Amino acid sequence: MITTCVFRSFCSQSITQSIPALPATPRDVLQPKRANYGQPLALIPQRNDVLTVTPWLAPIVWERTFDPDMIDSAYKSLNITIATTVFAVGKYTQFLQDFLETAEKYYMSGLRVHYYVFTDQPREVPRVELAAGRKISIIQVPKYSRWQEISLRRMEIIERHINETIHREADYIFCMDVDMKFHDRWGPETLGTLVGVLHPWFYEFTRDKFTYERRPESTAYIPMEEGDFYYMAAVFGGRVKEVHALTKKCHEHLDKDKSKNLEAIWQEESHLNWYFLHNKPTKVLSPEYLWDDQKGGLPSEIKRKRFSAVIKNKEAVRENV
Ligand code: 5GW
Ligand code: MN
Repeated sequence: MITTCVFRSFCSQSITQSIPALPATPRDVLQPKRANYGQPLALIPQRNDVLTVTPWLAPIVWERTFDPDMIDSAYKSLNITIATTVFAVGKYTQFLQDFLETAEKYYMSGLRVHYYVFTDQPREVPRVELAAGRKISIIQVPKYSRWQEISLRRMEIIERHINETIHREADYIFCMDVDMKFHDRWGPETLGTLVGVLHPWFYEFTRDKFTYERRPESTAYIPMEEGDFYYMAAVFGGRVKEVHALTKKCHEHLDKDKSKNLEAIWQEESHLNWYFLHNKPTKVLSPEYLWDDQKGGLPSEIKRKRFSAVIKNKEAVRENV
C-alpha cells in the first residue's frame, strides 16, 4: 500500500510539473459542437457486410461507420488547410475542369483547400470559381518524353514541393489523379496521419491475386505470403510530414530500381503498396472513395460512389505510348 501511495504522489507531481512542456491539444482530438446525435451501440455493428477496422486498428471508412454532421462540426473549428495535388500534363489538362468543379461541390466542403495543379501548360488550367477559403496554385513541370516518367516523377515532384512550400501552407495533403470526378460527399472523415484507399478492382481478392511487384530484385518486392490490401495510387494522403516521408522513400526506391534498369510492374503504385505494407496507414478509405466508372453498377456493399475514375479514351489522351 505504502509503495503505491509513494508512487502515486511521485507520479502526479511529475505530471503537474511537466504540463507546461506538453504541446497544445493535438489536432486529432475532436470536439464536435452537437450533442444530439444517435448513440453508438456497443453491441450493434454499423456494418455487417464489410471490414471496418484493420488488424492494426485503423478504421476503414465506409458509409454508416461515421456521423457526417458530427465529423463536420468537429473539423470546422480546427481551422485546418488541406493541400490537394493533381497532375495535368499533355492532353490530361482536359480533365481539370470537371475535377475542380466537382471538387468544389463535394470535396471538403466548408474547409480550407489549397489545390496545387502541376502542369506543362499553365494557360490550359480552367478558371473555376472557388468557394471562400479555397485557392489554387499552378506549378509548371516539364513534359516528359516517356509516359511512365509522368507517373514516376510525381513522387519526386510532390516531395520537393512539400519541402519548398506545402509544409508551411497546409496541415493535411491528398495527392490525386486528375482523370476523376467527385459524385458525392468527400469530407474530413478521410483525414488521418497516413491514409490509403482500397483499389476498386482488388478489394474482394486474396493477397496472392494482388498485382504487387513480385521480383525480389526490386525495392517494391512483396512476397506472395505478405500484404494487407491492394491500395490504389490514384489517391494517397495524410499529415504533410508523413506524406513527405512517403514520397521521399518511394522516390528513393524508384531511383534505386532505375539504376538497376528495373521498373516496378505498376510503377509508383507498386512502390506505394510496398510503403503501406511497411508503414501501415492509420486510416483506410473504402472503394466508395475511389471507384471506377468502368466497373458499371454498384455492388451492394458500395452505398455511395463519392469519387470515381472517368472512362477515358486512352489512345486520345495518352501521347508517347
Ligand atoms: C499516363 C499514362 C500514359 C500516358 C500518359 C499518362 C499521363 C498521366 C499524362 O500524359 N499526363 C498526366 O497528367 N498524367 C497524370 O498521371 C494524371 O494526373 C493522371 O491522372 C495520372 C495517372 O495516369 P492515368 O490516370 O492515365 O493512369 P490510370 O492507371 O488511372 O489509368
Ligand atoms: Mn487515373
